[in-house]
Amino acid sequence: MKKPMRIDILTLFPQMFESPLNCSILKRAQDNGVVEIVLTDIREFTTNSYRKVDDKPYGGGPGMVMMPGPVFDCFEHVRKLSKSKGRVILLTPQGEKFNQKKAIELSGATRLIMICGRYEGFDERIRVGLGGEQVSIGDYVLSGGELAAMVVVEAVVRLLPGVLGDEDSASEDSFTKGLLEYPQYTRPEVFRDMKVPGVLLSGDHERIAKWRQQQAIERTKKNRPDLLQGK
Ligand code: 6GU
Repeated sequence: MKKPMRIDILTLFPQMFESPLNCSILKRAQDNGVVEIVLTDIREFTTNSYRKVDDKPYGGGPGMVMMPGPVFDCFEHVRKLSKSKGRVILLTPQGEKFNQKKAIELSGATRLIMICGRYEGFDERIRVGLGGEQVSIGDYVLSGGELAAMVVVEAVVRLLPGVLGDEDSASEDSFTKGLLEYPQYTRPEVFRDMKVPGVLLSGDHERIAKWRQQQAIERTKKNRPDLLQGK
């Protein structure tokens, strides 16, 4: 059997990951040996008696900055836990915006080492010293990289072979084809006076495919015209 992808997550709040990683597809993927997800608490790598991980910014200004020492020590410890060096990912709103293309790219890695920032940011030497790719999940500010890391993990793990059945294969996903998805219906045929479009009951596969394509285009035009740029 193929070796599981290993995902290391370095965080000050490992508890935040407990339910998301232990439900549904992420749980099944771990149980089935497709992925191994290991959480490491950065605070375990503090050397001062207060277990302090942040400090005031040089030059003044609001907020606190994550100190480099504990993050470097944690990273160096974690890196040695497995032979594969892995791709290093810093979760920060300063990063490159995450998308389906990036998820597909990361799903080809044998190991990911994800570092969650907290507070106002990382000491710049964490970025410079650890290298790695900076990833953001969108243009808004979260208090830390933890939720962003979960978003990336979920988007990547569902693409790994054997996680989704053939039924819900990822190749049909929105964005993979560059369009939003067409409307879907299931039983009942009429619900609170709202009918399933007749074409879907026609049994005419060609007409159905055409209708779905039109609907996908219409929806994309309305909600995400940016996706149609250059098409
Ligand atoms: Cl990766 N971190 C934080 N703190 N905020 C974000 C983000 C990451 N991506 C979008 N907003």
